[in-house]
Amino acid sequence: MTANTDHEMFNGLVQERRLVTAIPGPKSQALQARRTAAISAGVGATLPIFITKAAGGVVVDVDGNSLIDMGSGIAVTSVGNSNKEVVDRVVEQVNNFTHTCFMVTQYEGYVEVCEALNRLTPGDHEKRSALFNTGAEAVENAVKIARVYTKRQAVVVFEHGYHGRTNLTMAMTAKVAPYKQGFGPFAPEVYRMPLSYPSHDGLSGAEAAAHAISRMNKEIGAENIAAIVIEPIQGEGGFIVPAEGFLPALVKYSNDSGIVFVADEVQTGFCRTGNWFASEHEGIIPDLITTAKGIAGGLPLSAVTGRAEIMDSVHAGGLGGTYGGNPVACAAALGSIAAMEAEDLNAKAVRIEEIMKPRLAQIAADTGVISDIRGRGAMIAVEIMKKGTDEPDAEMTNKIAKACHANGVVVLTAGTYGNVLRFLPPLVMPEHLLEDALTIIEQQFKEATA
Ligand code: PLZ
Repeated sequence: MTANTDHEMFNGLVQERRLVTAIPGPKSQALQARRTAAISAGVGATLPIFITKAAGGVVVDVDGNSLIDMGSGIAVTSVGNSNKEVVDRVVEQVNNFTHTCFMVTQYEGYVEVCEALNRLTPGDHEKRSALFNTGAEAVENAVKIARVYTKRQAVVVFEHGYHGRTNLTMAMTAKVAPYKQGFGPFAPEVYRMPLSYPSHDGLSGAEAAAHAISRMNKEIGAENIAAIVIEPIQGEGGFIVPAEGFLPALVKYSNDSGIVFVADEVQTGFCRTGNWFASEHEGIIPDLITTAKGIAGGLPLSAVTGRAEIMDSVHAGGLGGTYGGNPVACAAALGSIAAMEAEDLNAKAVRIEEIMKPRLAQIAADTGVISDIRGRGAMIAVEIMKKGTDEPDAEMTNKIAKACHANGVVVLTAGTYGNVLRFLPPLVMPEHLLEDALTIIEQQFKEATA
């Protein structure tokens, strides 16, 4: 496999955008009809197409269309879809055994993944990890652990935050529609604080943190707070990068007040932002860190990693679940981590940012509807406003996203106001493919704003 040539193949798939039917094609439309008849209407989908094969930076649908994947299944297939390291290890593991339940009879893969997490996460203090299945489950368990350790109950989260769809994590998630609408009552003792949102609030990191800390002291009381849970860069909230100094001030407040600081790196972790973890950018050392998504190249796996004294404060048997740390998912994680190290995917993420930001800046200059270009590494977004105003334009955002889809580029939207177009390409995406995706995105912006 040679890097970044036009002939590059991943798992037998040419890395190209190729449309042979309209999107969706006839076979996808037929499946869509079966889907509607068989699947709850509550389960959404960004594109009405069905995939049969995916590798590297492309997904191929049932009609033979090859689309450029600028979403990675929401920041999951960072090592590329059907990555060889992942596939080989998964196949080997599936042939050996598929499940024993780690809480019944144990296996080495679980140990190895935890060793890797303890080694790769920020800080050289002694750490422990525990494995689960989904990001939401990791966040829930981080809260459980923090509550046991501190013997306190309150959980602090932030505006625009996203932490999952289970009952506790719905309470922790900011946005009501679609995540929470009608699903209450929600878990108690969850308090939402103002975030640092530099392009909106104009505050320095220190000012925004002082504001949040003053409110925590007045409205909750530091001595009642078990955990502060925050995404170092908010994902679903619209790739909001807090002003420099905001996160370190919250970490200091946590350390000074006996609060467990939890970095939710479910979306930002595993090379996505050009570091193993986004916390590293400002050198913060979280007490606990939650991971999922990119950890296992597409298999469901999540983790809580953190200070040994916190992680070990839980009574034996207090943490677990039938499938947590499933051996096949662990094999996939070990393959993903091996690929990230061997291919230096942090450097690839940085390179993706270098390619994307100038081209997005050109689109902003040409169209006048982009108010902010932000993010880090291969986690980049643009915020879209009505021309000449600071009014979020969700309609335009959706129009551009749909036009990209129709032209063979999978892009995702995000943001509390639905006006953020976000890009999460696989880190292995060949540069010519990324450039092609950007050209399509540029054309759709121009047409939509003409
Ligand atoms: N924490 C920071 O980004 C998942 C949600 C997609 P799960 N984000 C994608 C959707 O609409 O459901 C996420 C996240 C952060 C937690 C989670 C939750 O991870 O694996 O989806 O449970």
